[in-house]
Amino acid sequence: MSENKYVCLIQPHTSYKLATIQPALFDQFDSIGLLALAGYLREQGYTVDILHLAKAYRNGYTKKQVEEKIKTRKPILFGIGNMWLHQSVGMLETAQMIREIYGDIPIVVGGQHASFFARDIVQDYSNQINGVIVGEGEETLYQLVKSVEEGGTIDPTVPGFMSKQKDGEILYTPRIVTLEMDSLPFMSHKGVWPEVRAKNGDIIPSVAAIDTVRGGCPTNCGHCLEANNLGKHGREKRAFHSPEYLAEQLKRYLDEGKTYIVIQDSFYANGDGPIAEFIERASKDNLRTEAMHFFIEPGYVSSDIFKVLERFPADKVAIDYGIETGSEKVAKNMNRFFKMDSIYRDIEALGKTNTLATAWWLISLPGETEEDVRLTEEAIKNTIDLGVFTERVSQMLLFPQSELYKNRHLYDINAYFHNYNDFKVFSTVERRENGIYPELVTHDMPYQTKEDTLMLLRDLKKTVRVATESSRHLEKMQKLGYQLNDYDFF
Ligand code: B12
Repeated sequence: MSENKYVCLIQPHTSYKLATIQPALFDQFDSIGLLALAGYLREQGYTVDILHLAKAYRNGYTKKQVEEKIKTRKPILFGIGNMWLHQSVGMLETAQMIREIYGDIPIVVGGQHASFFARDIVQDYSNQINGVIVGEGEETLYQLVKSVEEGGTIDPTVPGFMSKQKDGEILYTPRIVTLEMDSLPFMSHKGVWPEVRAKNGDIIPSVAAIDTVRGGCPTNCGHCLEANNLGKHGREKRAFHSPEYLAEQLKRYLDEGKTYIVIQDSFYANGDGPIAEFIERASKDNLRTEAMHFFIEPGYVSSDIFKVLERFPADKVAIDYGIETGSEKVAKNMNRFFKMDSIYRDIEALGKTNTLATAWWLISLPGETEEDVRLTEEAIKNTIDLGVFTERVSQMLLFPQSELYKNRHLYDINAYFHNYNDFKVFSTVERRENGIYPELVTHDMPYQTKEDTLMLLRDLKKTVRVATESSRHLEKMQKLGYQLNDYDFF
């Protein structure tokens, strides 16, 4: 393939400040969005590399070596991911580095976080980057690459691309995505640089996530970025991969040595049937993994599904159950209409399985008083007692795009973070063992001040520790790989 058919995609580090340090939010996994784009462009005849700079810097590569790597081959275009909020500073630093190396090669940015804050980015950083791809990126990126290849410059009228014109006007036509899910190429981690080999107990190189669904989640939870209206990313209707496709994707991951598999998206929202079918196929084809991780939200699947999930052919099955709060009132304020009775029915069924069963919890929620937090504390103790341990407890992050932010006056919420630049602080805060991050608290309420949030969080983390350490399920859970820590933060 000739050199001019080359496209370079980059997964940035968080910031030079934290290049060699673990940030508050995790940054080492490969972005499957970039894998999806690479697969799509390869199908159109391009050569694509993904440079994973968070991995490179953490594994001892210097800035000079990264520069040398970027200089080895001149691409048609650079795409930098800003999938996660803590990549923002790293994205800008990388764009700056590329501009200094190649003044004129177009740089586009994309990913979930970039899509949510596209206008802010284009408004403030159009001197460093050419624009932002909003939402699903396959067709938009392909058309942009083609426009550079054919005409020498980016065509700013490509739907799905947002850019700032010379007169300051922002140009953007939304793209309606109609790509059939099962027509998308399978993802592969081949071609991600640097290749890091697993060493003593490090599972990161073996982790791979499966994309099962695109488009918004059916529920409009007020605080969630995946909510129906926000999570669409160009798709008018939620679309799932078929169980056959998912089994084939899994097989391909296993063939390339990926043995810790994660399904973290809203696969559960399609109900019990497709999950059961996928598991049946995996069993029949003996697609055995070391670990298989499922994420389940209350209300979409029956309590019977946990027994089905347990049967996945893996050395360990992990099931992460997102309850978030023990207060029905607070749940309702978040547009989540569950009764704790039904939650406990699920928890009882889940706790009886031989799986690494965990739940996760949030505080600083709308209308949440200390009394509500104590209900969450009770629920934490009860679920641990029933064999469902706590994965994490952390403060809710209030994003300006969420329905809750828009309606924050209803709960007297005072928001501190309003734009892309405000969220850049996530790129520069390192992980702390105690999991307490005052500078990452995004809001307060008269009935739960910032100090209250931090104090209550400390309390809950202590409760988790005491309940876990004295639990009769501890030995079994440790055998399944449970590790108690205070720092996990979402
Ligand atoms: C699966 C998932 C994971 C998986 C796997 C992620 C992965 N390997 O990519 C795991 C469990 C590892 C994970 C981890 C985290 N996640 Co996550 N994750 C998701 C989830 C549920 C689905 C993502 C997915 O499958 N997408 C499918 C792929 C194909 O789509 P995509 O990634 O969006 O990519 C498309 C476009 O965005 C675009 N695009 C993407 N990248 C780029 C780059 C360029 C250059 C361009 C042009 C376009 C582009 O094109 C792609 C193809 O169409 C999303 C929510 C959601 N529904 O999207 C949260 C979500 C993205 N995660 C989130 C977070 C916070 C995290 C963590 C930081 C959590 C933590 N505390 O550690 C970590 C970070 C991990 C890391 N960097 O190492 C947040 C991000 C919020 C934000 N504003 O940053 C989300 C939105 C969840 C939420 N509701 O809050 N996650």
